Amino acid sequence: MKSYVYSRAPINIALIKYWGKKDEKEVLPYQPSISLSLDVFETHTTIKRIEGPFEFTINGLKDEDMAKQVKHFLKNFTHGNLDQISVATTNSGPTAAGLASSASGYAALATAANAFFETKFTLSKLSEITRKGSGSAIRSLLPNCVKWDVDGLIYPIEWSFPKAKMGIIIVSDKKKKISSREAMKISILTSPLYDHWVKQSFKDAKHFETFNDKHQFSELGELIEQNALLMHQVCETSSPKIQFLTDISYQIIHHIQDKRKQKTYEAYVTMDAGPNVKVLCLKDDMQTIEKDLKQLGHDIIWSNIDQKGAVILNEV
Ligand code: 2P0
Repeated sequence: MKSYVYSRAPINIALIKYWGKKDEKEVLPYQPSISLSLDVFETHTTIKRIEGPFEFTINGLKDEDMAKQVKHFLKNFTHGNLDQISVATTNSGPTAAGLASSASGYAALATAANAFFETKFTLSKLSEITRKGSGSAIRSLLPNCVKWDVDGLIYPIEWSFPKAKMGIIIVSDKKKKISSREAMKISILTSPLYDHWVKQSFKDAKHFETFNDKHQFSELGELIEQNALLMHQVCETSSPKIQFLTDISYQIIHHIQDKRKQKTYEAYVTMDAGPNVKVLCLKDDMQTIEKDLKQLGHDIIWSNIDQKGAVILNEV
């Protein structure tokens, strides 16, 4: 066992979404998903030996519920007592607001634990453990563009748009009302669109790879926007209705679609389990988009595609 390990992991935003588990226990998804790791928000996690009982802090504060989850997760790395260990994690973005903080969180924790307990798990074993913390966290283990396939494993995709940028428009940074885990269970059981969604996801993942290989940005943009909107239709046709997008989210979405039709700029939207809207565009359009959204009353936070993935920054 080491005495100190410090790791980091990026958030990731799915362009082809994961929404449903065909195996709850193993966290195997019903559909392939594809994401971009982003370097704008990240999680930094320290595990170290201390005198005294197990300690966990997030952004400097104790959180008993999360402490229990973290302790449970660490059992994947050690059968030993977890006393005299402290885990401190900091998110540089809002926690649990649909901005993938649990993804970067579990990827950073799994990476740190693998080094701290000297388990030396391979990427596929580490993936298996990480996705049990949070499904989407598996994609934050790798940089750049990542496919999480229905076999439960991750595969790097060579992203072919070096000029692509993602922007995040924060509609609200409040904690979400329902967890994704609960929400997707409800969708599987009640949405009349669920079967269609699964079939469409397979087609979308295939088309994504084709458009990426052929450098067809506009086709890829339309595809990812439709994929996100269908996921939200699945949520909104669930019973009880799962409403992540607010009127403001829809106002932003429609505005960006209109500007695209008018050829003012070319941006495509994607939204996750929260009201925030993310845009995919090319560098040349950034300034115009930013100015336009400012007039609408919204700021945009730009991100590059992450090139590091989940890594150890320091260890003793
Ligand atoms: C995704 N989301 O592909 C989709 C799109 C939200 C919308 O993965 O139950 O926190 O831990 O596997 O990964 C969020 O769900 O859920 C998510 P669990 P997770 O990014």
